[in-house]
Amino acid sequence: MSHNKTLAGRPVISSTGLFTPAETITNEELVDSFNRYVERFNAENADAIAAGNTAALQPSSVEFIEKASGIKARHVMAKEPILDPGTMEPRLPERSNEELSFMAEIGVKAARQALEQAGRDVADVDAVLCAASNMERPYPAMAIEIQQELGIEGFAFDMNVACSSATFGIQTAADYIRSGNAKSVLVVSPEITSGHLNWRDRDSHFIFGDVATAVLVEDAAIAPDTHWDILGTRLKTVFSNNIRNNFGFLNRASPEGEGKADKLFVQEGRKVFKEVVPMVAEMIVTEAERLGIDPQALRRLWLHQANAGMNRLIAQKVLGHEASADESPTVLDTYANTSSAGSIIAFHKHNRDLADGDTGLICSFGAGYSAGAVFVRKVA
Ligand code: CO8
Repeated sequence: MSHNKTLAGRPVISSTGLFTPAETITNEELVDSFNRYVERFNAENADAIAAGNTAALQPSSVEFIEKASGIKARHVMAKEPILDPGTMEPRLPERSNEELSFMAEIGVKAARQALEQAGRDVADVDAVLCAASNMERPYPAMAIEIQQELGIEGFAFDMNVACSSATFGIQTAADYIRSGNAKSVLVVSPEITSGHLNWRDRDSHFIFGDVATAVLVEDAAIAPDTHWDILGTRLKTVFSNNIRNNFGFLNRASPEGEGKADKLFVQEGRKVFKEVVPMVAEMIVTEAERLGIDPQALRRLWLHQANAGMNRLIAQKVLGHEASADESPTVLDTYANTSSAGSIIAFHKHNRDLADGDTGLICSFGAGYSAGAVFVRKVA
């Protein structure tokens, strides 16, 4: 195939891929492990607790988790050490530089599925973006390792916009297509969130799960017959401390802070809920109007999968009525929050039944704050 790099293109989503780790943790298993940790901690610190020097830890509850979040289970890369009250972290044995990194490994699995679904030869892919919340190392880029493993020429780089990484990646890829700089771009989102989740924190221990997704964004000129036209994209960021992770390369320069809870995911969940719902609903409606799309006529919303209540409210504001499961599908019940991958899992699993001409929205939101909207129309 000859790529004419001078011609501006029309971006479409040609295909998607999904890798789901085999192991799952149910809420019951998670709460049982957490509560054993709490009992052990309170017994070991009984004297300090009685003297008022240490606060007793409170148990978690399955009912709370399901009611507050809608999450029932999550997939993880390493179940046993996470559930061991003496460990409560994943354990992934260190790999040599000659072995594929964990993020690259699962990213490649999702990417291969997307390439296969589109019938795309790697020789025709121009770029790989690894768009995810956390990177396994600063360099070389995870994206370049994925590129190398897949045998893709061209260029690759990592990008991180927390939960909105995938939609920001899709717009970036779409802009390469629009400008004529690329015809085929893989946006890969390997999310090993279990590595940055504080499994000892009652407020958040239930929130996240591991997964990898891939989206193949291409010029309509080379796309398979069945694809999704990208009608428009909109990105938004507003600084907030309400979702934060202070892990970073300068931690060793401040040894007084090493090992503290802020070097893992922390959030003010209530504030996030209250502030992000109106911000996202407003962004969607405004952008739909700008594109000449009636938001109430959107056939399906593939929303970020963080909280079932948030999605209910956002869908209601956008569609003007309570959304059915068909209009706003949920995957967080079995995947939990998979950060940037969530809306892509929803799209991957729930798009085949739509008809030619149906219009929908992929939308993510989260830390930053950040939000990304991708309006798509099916061509079949
Ligand atoms: N079991 C039992 N009770 C609990 C538990 C628990 N596990 N946790 C809290 N409670 C109690 C609290 O103590 C509180 O009790 P009281 O009323 O007596 O003080 C009560 O339950 C209510 O607590 P909350 O107000 O915290 O509960 P909410 O109803 O607000 O629900 C949620 C908490 C589920 C966190 C909810 O606020 C929420 O989902 N908010 C939105 C969060 C969100 O979308 N965040 C997005 C962040 S993700 C992102 O951007 C990606 C970051 C990068 C990923 C990194 C990987 C790790």
